[in-house]
Amino acid sequence: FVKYNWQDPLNLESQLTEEEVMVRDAARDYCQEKLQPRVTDAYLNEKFDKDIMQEMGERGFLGSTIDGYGCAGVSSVSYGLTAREVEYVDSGYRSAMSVQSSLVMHPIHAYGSDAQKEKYLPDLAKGTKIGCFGLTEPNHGSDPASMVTTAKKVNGHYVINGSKTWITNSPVADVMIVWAKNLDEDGAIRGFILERGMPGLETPTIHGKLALRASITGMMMFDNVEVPAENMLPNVKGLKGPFGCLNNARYGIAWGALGAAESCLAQAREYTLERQQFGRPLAANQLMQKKLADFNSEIAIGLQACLQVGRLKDAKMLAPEMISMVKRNSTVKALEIAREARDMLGGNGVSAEYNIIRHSNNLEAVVTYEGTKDMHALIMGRAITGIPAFK
Ligand code: TGC
Ligand code: FAD
Repeated sequence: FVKYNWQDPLNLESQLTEEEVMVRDAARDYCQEKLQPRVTDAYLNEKFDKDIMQEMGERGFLGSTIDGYGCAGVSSVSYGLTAREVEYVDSGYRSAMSVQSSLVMHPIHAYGSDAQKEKYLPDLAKGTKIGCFGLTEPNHGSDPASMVTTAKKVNGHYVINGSKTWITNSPVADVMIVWAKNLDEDGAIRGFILERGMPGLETPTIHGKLALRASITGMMMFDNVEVPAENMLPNVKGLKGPFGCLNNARYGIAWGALGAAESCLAQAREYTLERQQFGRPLAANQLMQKKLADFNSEIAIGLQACLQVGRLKDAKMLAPEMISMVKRNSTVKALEIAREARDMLGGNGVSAEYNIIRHSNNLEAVVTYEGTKDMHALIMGRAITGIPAFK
């Protein structure tokens, strides 16, 4: 037998390639050295530091699965491992990375023209330009098919009208992927690339979030915004465009949320080993040990599922419902772990100093965005029964 390693109970390490271990280690070093020291201040003061995007760009984290255009061209598992390291520090930082990589660079790469790829991808890969993705609207969140934002061609331009809300990075974004119904194609959903400075475009910040405070979120308002015709993404039509992007982002979140849970486990373990009550460490109590065993099991089993989905994704053997399964499982389990770990620290558990309550609050948003836990259950339910319960 080998000795049980609580930090890697099922020996995930042995299932990674040399390149994946290298990517993971580089991500861990950056996250622990550069992100961890600034996160509490960023969270408490609701500050998003744009420099982080360039730092991530320099290290190849942005659009990392894309080949060319200055991107690293690594496996989906490497992308997931990076998300896990970033979210070990904070879900808000992973949010910024996911949006840039999966929701902005991916659609340009997968659905864009050669000219769009050349124009936008290199700066997005470097992090010198920041992107955002506008799908959700004030009255249409879980049901994006009902969106009311429209595009219509007038004098060789598309004119966009409508609004989007809860958009990660919108107040600081230079490049914006906006999904709208094209009135010239019977309302088919199309993606458009907007740029800051276009007249009629506003991106106000949403203040007062009590989750993901190190990530900036805003609205997008379009009042007759004129977009050059060549800014429409030519190679996709319909909801499969945005959903194709969401597949990638949801997959990254599945890894990332377990990173946040691992941070909560490590903190709860350390605290309960040190903290004495009734003359012995809290960790000596059976109740505490059971909780730690539950956390360790859920995280290890959840990571195995993420790894398998990543391998299937790269082998082109993926069903989107697999991603719903792991996005839902990881975020729900991570939130349960964070809440329970918070309790194990007693009063200190509510202090920012111990990180856990920050993770717990963040995970309340992570379990909701990119499809709520119940919408993912319904996506799976449709595949199991053949009946779409949400229609
Ligand atoms: P439905 O009829 O199911 O599908 C319409 C078309 O899309 C295709 N499709 C997919 N294609 C690729 N990947 C997938 N996962 C796909 N799912 C569906 C489908 O084949 C069909 O294609 P076609 O050719 O036949 O037209 O559409 P529906 O309207 O019935 O969908 C229902 C439902 C519940 C599945 C969907 O609306 C849904 O997923 N809702 C959740 C909304 C959501 O996730 N929003 C996310 C917004 S972005 C965000 O939150 C970013 S947070 C970023 C951060 O900070 O990290
Ligand atoms: P609703 O759709 O109104 O849902 C409310 C509740 O009803 C949920 O519990 C839901 O599960 C449930 N529900 C809905 N329909 C059904 C049904 N048929 N059956 C049973 N239950 C149902 N969006 C973007 O486009 N881009 C972004 O970058 C982005 N970033 C975000 C960042 C943050 C911090 C947050 C909080 C959200 C972000 N979102 C973004 C939006 C996010 O994707 C939506 O909030 C999410 O999809 C849910 O939509 P909603 O908030 O309108 O909730």
